[in-house]
Amino acid sequence: MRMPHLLSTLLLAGATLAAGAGSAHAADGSYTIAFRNLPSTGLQGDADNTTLAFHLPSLAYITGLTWTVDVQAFDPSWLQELTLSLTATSGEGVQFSPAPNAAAAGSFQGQGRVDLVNSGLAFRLAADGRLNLEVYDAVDDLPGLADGRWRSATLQLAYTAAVPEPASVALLLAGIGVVGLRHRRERALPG
Ligand SMILES: [Ca+2]
Repeated sequence: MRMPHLLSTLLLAGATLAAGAGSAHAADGSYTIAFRNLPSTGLQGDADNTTLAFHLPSLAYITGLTWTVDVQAFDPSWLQELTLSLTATSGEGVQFSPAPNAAAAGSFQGQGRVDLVNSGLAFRLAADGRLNLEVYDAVDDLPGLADGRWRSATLQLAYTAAVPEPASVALLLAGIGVVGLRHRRERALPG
C-alpha cells in the first residue's frame, strides 16, 4: 500500500466548528465507522498497526468529520500521540488526533465535529471509493507493545458525490468565450 505522505494534519483543540452549507447540486451522504478496542501500537506505517478499509461511493469528496471517542494512553505514552489516518488510495487524506493538547497518560473521552472544506482539509476518494484507516501512535514509547488504545470510536464522515454547479459551468464557459473573442480581436489588429 502506498504510504500516505501527503497527509494534512487535523489538529483539534476541542472546538466544534459549525458545518458549512453543502453544494446545492450534489448527492450528499454520510458514512459511519465504529470500532472498539483497537491498540495504538507503532508509528505510522508500522506493520503491526491495525488497518481497516471501507468502501464509499466512487470519487466521493470527504467534507466533514464528526466523532465520539474514548481513548487511553499507557504511561509513559501520552494521549496526544493517539492518531488515526483516513486516506484515499491516492494517499490524500487527514490525520486525526482526538486529544492533541493532552501531554499525559490516562484516559480521554470527547466528541466534536470539523468542517473539512472550511479547514482546507477536504479530500477526494479515488475511483475505487476505498477509504483506508490506520491507527497509530505519534511517538513509539513502547516498541512492540501497545502505547494506548481506542476503547471506542464512532466517526461519521460527510461526503458529497460532487456534480459541477450548472452556474459555475456556465460562468467558466463564458470566461473561455471572452478570452477567445479578445484573442481573435488582437490577432485582427494590424501588426
Ligand atoms: Ca506513544
